Amino acid sequence: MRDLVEYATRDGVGVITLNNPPVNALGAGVRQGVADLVERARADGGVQAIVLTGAGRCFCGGADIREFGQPPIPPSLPEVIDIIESCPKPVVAALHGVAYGGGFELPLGCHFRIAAPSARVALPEVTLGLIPGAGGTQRLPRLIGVEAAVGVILSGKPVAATSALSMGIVDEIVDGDLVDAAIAFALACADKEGPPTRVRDLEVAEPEPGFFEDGRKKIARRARGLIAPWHCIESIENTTKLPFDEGLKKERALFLECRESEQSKGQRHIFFAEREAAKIPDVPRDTPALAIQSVAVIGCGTMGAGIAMCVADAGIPVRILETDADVLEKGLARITKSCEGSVKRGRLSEADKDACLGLIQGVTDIADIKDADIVIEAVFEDLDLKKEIFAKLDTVCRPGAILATNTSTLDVNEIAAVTNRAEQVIGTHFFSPADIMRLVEIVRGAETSAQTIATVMAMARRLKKVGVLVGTCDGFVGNRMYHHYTRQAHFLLEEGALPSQVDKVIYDFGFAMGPFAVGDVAGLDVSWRIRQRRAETRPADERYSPIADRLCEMGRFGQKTRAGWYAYEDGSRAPIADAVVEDVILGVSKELGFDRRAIDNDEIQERCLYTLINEGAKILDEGLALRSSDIDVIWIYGYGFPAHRGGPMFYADQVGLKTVYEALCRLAEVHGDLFVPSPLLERLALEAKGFKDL
Ligand code: 3H9
Repeated sequence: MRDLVEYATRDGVGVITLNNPPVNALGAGVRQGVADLVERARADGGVQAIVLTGAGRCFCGGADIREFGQPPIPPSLPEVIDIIESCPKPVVAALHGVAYGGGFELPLGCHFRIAAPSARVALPEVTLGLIPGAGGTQRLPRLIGVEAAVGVILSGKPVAATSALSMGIVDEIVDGDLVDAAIAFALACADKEGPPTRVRDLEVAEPEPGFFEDGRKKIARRARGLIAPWHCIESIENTTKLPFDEGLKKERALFLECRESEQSKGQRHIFFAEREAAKIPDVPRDTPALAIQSVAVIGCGTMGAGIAMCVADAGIPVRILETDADVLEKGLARITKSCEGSVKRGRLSEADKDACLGLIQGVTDIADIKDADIVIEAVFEDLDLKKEIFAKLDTVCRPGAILATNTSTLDVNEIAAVTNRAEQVIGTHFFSPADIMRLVEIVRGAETSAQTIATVMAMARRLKKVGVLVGTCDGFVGNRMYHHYTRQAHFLLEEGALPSQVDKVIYDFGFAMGPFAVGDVAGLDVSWRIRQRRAETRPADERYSPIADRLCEMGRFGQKTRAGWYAYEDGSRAPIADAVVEDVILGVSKELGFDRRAIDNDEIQERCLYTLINEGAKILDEGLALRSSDIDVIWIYGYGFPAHRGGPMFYADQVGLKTVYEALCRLAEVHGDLFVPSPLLERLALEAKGFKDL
């Protein structure tokens, strides 16, 4: 069996190498291996110093997250780090690639740290609903000061080698062979008098008065409802109040509390779900993807411009086709303005902005995009228009080029059918604003080839997006579910609620905004057009709320007209409840014969979320999503479902499918068919299973 940790002696230095691919996670075997080998090197009279390094692509990705929730196996990571720190021989960590979480706490327990230029350190525990639990909150403030440590721990963001050097996290950056350099460094340390300095013994400098109070105010603003950031700051503050060992004990208790919380379970679920989404059973990892060296985007509206920006940002040349020269000019000007805004906000450097804009070229003749490796059409959501464009593209574009449609609802098969290359036609549903939102639903048509899917999934990764493969149906996965969720919200208005009440319930659940506030941001005319298109096929006996249509007929399209579900003052995005809207709602209730009643918040939450979950179950049953966790990823990255709830399907499992099922049955008795549980949900509930068991 391969050793998870390897050992060799060179020039009187014990070299301990983590060797647990892919990321040297610190599972039980690795922890035991490190502890044993440090003891062995300590006891060996021929060894003067120790080097700790990682094999493969990185030093270490941290604790093995898959072990959380399992019975603990000793030694714990804090115990291993204690063995390292108390070793009388100098221990030098040699870092390359990532050193994250426990994989950074381990070097913090070493006496010295040297790094390759590629190294990045981080304590990303907070993004998993955790706090660093192996001394990170106690050692980092001692090493770099409380203020800097709060920045690193609460952001969870990586610190590059050069910054790590200037912050005092690493002692040296070395070019050339890292282990050779670490051995030379360790021998020089061994020559020094006295025991090596331990980070635990460093003094903590008091921060500015009010520092922690300000930090807590920021958490209240930015991390609403989350436990981990509060525990992080409490634990860091303990460094200014408690001796090291006591602070460490408290840190452990806070870490365990987080680890067992539903919030961390949800966030850990999303970590794995995001990676799982990349795995497609009939498109194996070794499916050869086509090289994408040039992209064309059709349409320079909001979506087209956003997509072009993220393509260019990934370093790929992109041509935007817009047949009307004026529209093109305006679109390109918007792109320039948006990039300049990113520079102002510190998101983009001046040089990166220039590089990005340099890769974008506007064209007005379709012949100018004939050589593109992939064309992403992003015109108005109109099937006939899209078909016309695809028929033209098929004749103009080189054979083998992929033709993608950025649609949020339309049938990819119908679009593919007008071409002679249906296997190279695919849907790419970007979310608005496309340069910011991380989700892309990748829509597979009946004939889309494995190679086309592999290519577009790889392109999404290159654009730093999370691509999730879905099947073709009206609205695909996300919008189909969203439709059911908002429809329920509208019915609640007819029966007695007001937009502000519904929005508050959803906001309190953890979404950034409720459905009505979202509608006002997105523009009510967009969904109005979709409803008009669907009107012909809508069954006559289906319940339909006319409130949104009435608002649109009054020209209330949301924030852009300063009036929608709410009113908006000039220059402000703060929604204000509007008596005009209330009149419309009350009028519709009367027309439809509803006797308005007080609706409690639990009913609002149940009706909005359980219909969403029920539709998700139907989608799974129809095979339109590969797995329930893909639906969770779609909702977290595309619709702002609170990450600490793990997505709608994970949330349903946490609540218990039996509870969801019984509530739906109860609602179906009162409100009819809309709530009838899907056969899949019913089966799982009756078998006492969850979506996770599928
Ligand atoms: C912690 O350390 C707690 C301590 O404070 C206290 C302890 C007492 N565990 O992302 P990739 C898997 S909490 C288990 O595609 P990349 C991953 O699932 C931890 N598995 O590669 C995937 O598996 P598969 C703090 C892990 O190169 C494979 O490795 N650490 C772990 O794009 C490749 O991953 C973090 O939060 C793990 N820790 O990125 C870091 N990490 O192939 C979490 C990865 O079966 N990890 N896997 O799908 C990352 O940020 C990225 O994975 C990393 C590599 C940057 C390391």
